[in-house]
Amino acid sequence: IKIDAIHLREINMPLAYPFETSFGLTTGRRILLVELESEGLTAWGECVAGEHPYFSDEMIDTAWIITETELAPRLLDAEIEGGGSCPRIFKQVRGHRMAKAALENAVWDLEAQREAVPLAQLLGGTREKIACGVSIGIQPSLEQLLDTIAAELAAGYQRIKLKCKPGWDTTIFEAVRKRWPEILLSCDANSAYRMRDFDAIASWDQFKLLMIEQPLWYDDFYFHSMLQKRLDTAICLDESIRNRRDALAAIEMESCRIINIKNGRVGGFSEAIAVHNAAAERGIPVWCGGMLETGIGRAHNVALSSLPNFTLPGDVSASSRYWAEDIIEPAVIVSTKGEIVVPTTPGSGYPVQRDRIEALTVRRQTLRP
Ligand code: OSB
Ligand code: MG
Repeated sequence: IKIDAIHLREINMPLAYPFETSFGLTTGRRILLVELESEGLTAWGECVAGEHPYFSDEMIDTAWIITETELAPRLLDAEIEGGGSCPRIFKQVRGHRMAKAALENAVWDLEAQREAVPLAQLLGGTREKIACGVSIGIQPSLEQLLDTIAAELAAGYQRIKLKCKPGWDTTIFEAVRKRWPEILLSCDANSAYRMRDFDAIASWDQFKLLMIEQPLWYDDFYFHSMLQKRLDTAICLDESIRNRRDALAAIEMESCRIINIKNGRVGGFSEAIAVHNAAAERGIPVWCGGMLETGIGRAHNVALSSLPNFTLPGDVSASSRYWAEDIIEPAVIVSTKGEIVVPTTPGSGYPVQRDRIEALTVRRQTLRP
């Protein structure tokens, strides 16, 4: 495959609803998009790095400079057979996985178009529909949280995940469980807790949570394994899992019983598939995480979620939960059963709206061989 040009651009998009986690509040996104031009075809990738290095050590500006100075030149210079070639091409660059994933996923998208197969099929997907949950941010009040949950359940979502932190945890879980004793309910702390909180976290077993996501440090395995020994509830790791080896270490140490896969966090579809397969072989269920993506990243998450070991509802939800108007058309929609139908047309199946992207662009750059 020959790449004729790589276009980088930053788009700015206000979120339809502000999103608060234990690490901060997001009201709008600054997003790096990459566009590949290749022999008459166009393919897109979205970098999920945030506006600040608060979720991980990457942010949009580091991703931009690494893409511009290191990754794009390597890709323009390389022998590319498909998306699977990218880990080799980017190997010399350490870290910067979200930057790598944006380019790698665009190459997979391109490969799917060239082969005229659905991206999901190219990745090894087997599901016709994927199960959807929602991640609900920290709210101004318990009342607003309960109203939001009621609306998401009415819309059909199959699992409710509550963002939590010290002070926004036990009492809200209690209130939610009192009103909805049976729903699939989980929480995500984004590393907000420490060892002094182990007793409090152990007390959450009474709420029968499906999982507790990333309660401790973002780079930890050992203390999560200590905590997991004290819990009936499964721990799910998100931030800690950077690659297949991390997944193996976490499973071996029993740091978690469930893994969240985000293709940006692990460096692209190749490594996401490797994590998926390693977990599947060891009986560890996975689900697809989200990073407040536009339709480009969201379409890629839909395709990834179609792999067989994505057995739990993911954080891949409708475009309308994030954007007044998405940059793909049609937007990602979720049925009243809480499912997204995996597209069966070639490529990602969600056509990109170039005019809309142009209007949102605040910065751009083109690289050629
Ligand atoms: O930890 O899963 C997370 C959003 C931004 C950064 C980290 C996370 C999240 C979410 C939202 O939980 C998932 C989504 O709805 O896209
Ligand atoms: Mg998470």
